[in-house]
Amino acid sequence: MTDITLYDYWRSSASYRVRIALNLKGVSYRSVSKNLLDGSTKQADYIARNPQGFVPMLHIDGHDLTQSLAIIDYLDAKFPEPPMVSSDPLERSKTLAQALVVASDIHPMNNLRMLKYLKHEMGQNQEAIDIWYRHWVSEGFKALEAMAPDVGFFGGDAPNLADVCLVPQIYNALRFETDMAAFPKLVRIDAACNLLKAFHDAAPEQVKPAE
Ligand SMILES: N[C@@H](CCC(=O)N[C@@H](CS)C(=O)NCC(=O)O)C(=O)O
Repeated sequence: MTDITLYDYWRSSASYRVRIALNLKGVSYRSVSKNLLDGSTKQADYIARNPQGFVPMLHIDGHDLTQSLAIIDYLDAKFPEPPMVSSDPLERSKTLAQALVVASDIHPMNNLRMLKYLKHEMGQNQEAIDIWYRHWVSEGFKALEAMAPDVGFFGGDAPNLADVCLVPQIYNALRFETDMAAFPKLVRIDAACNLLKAFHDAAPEQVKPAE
């Protein structure tokens, strides 16, 4: 059996994307938890393998893969069913655009290192940080809502890469008490995804290590 290990953190939304993709494809893997709060991703042995010191990292086929979308792209090439991105060039471009609204434009503004920087280096209080968080997530969701289908998943009858990126970002947004009333299609898609075992089993509360 292939030795596949996911280095992740239960609350990391980028890791959550990879867990969903692995589950959708029915790929079994071992999980190694890297606690983002205790600096374990910044230790020399981990940095030697993953110079950014982030999660997720997937060890597969003897290699350490980083960046959640690049990892999912590898999984899609190696385990084609179900596809995360269509082979049709136009559909592929649309799906990548939707996924990148989350992965390139929303998440980088709101991840832990950004929020920690605002607090410690920029001297912002929690109220200001929450306003920052909700502003950027709402901006992104406004655009994504306009791109979302009226029925079904972003992927149509089955979830695709855009759905895989959406669900962790909504989980995160709800943690920061973002008002989702203006995004009914995104809320509907999130609810439909979470009914699926692959999404349910990847959720932070399902994978949280015992204290
Ligand atoms: N673009 C990267 C983002 C990875 C990322 O930001 N991971 C966060 C957790 S969601 C992390 O490891 N943060 C640790 C840190 O900022 O030091 C991806 O998609 O994999």
